[in-house]
Amino acid sequence: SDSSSRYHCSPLLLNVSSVPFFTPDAKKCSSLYADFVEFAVREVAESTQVSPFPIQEGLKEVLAYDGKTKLHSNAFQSSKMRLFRIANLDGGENMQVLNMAIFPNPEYDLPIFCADFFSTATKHIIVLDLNPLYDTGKNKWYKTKYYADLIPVMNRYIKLLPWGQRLTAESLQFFSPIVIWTKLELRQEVQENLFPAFKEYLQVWLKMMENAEIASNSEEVQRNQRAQHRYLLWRATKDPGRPLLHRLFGEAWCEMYIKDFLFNGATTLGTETFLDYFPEYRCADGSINKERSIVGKSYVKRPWDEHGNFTMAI
Ligand code: BLA
Repeated sequence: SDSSSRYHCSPLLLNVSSVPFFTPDAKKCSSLYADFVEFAVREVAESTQVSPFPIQEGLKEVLAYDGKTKLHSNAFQSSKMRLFRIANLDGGENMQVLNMAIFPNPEYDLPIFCADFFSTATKHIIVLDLNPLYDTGKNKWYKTKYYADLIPVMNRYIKLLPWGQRLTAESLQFFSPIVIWTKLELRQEVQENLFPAFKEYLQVWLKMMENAEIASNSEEVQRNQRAQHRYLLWRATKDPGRPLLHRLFGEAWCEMYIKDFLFNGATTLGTETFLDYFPEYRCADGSINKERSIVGKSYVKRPWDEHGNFTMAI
């Protein structure tokens, strides 16, 4: 496509008031995930002193090239939260996306709250987790510290939110034993089964945050920061939403949005590159393998048992 016209239309460069279909009253159209966003913002604000995370005013609501899909973005911070950010894509009946994450301040080894919901009219691809900062298979102390008490909570929800079949095998190192990975067919299931799980997982995370103790030395802070940087580079480089965001908003704008907003910190929390952390993705010419996965898709069943023990060989 013609790059000059792409830049001309680049949403970031537009003054909000010049976007033709900008509607300041976003509440009027109730998206599938509007209640989730409202709950989360209220719940977080009630549990800690938040302030806005500085983002350009023009980023808060952006209209896609199709003239109807809207991307709502918002972000906050607090003493223990480096970044609480919400991206909500409203494409009407055919597409709804909620991508919410809370990244702790690196002075805390807290998990990363992760809600990643992609919905079309007929299917809902759901990841809900408190993503571990440290792989729980290799770091038993971390698993015990944050997840041991939550196994019964997970067991309650996975009855109605069963394992969503095969997934990119590499993702598993970023998932916890309490991850909810599911595919649903009905909006009703999203509202009745997923929404309560979302609420409880957020509340559990906020409780963890209240109780979190600050790292006792700078090595610990550096270690937490490096773990978060590695996570951010994984997601910023391999996000399954990238092709869709490219189509809707153009490549240049999408790359900015992924790097500076969705996975803010990917270029600032460390100097390592994606290939430093994930050398198996290096191509012969030194570039990053474009495939999302080297291993392929696997895990047809939940790889943890009802006690949260990993039961499958990698
Ligand atoms: C699919 N999203 C998926 C899948 C996972 C995730 C596991 C299933 C496909 C797969 O196995 O990879 C989510 N993967 C994650 C998360 C982590 C991870 C949260 O590794 C954390 C470490 N997704 C988005 C956004 C959009 C989006 C913003 O985050 C859209 C704008 C869409 N996700 C999306 C789509 C699919 C998907 C379209 C299905 C396409 C596919 O399977 O590649």
